[in-house]
Amino acid sequence: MFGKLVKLPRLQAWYGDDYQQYTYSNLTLTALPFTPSLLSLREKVSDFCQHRFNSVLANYYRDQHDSVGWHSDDEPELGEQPTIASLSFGAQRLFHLKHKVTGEKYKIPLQSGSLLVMSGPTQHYWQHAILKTRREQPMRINLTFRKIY
Ligand SMILES: O=C(O)CCC(=O)C(=O)O
Ligand SMILES: [Mn+2]
Repeated sequence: MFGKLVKLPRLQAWYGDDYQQYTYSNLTLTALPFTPSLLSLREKVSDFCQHRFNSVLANYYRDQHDSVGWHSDDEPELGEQPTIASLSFGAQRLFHLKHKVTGEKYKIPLQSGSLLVMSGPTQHYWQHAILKTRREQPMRINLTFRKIY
């Protein structure tokens, strides 16, 4: 960030078919191969969404201090109007949404086992974030299935 190395406030891993590269928040990640469990989850999520995903970004939030800041998943390699399927496990955290023009805001509690699907112009008009909380939280894993072109 601004030419300085700053630790991400969460742990992250990137999995994909082939050795795809993905640039996210100025970080270039090279894909690890899908594990059998991730392949099985991908199949279920793909069937549900009727969409083919070729990669997954895994985020591990160790506790309430871990977070992801306001952003849109609008990198060029995701293409126009990407469908992103977000599967959560562990602690329930709030998914914050904010409209880029009107400032309209929503908070969606993401329970363990929930699937949130973002599609169409969502990334164009909205930003999202998982913010730090004061309330103690155990760990949470989030998997976002994506299609990289
Ligand atoms: O953890 C979440 O629910 C969201 C993660 C996210 O927005 C991302 O990895 O791009
Ligand atoms: Mn995101």
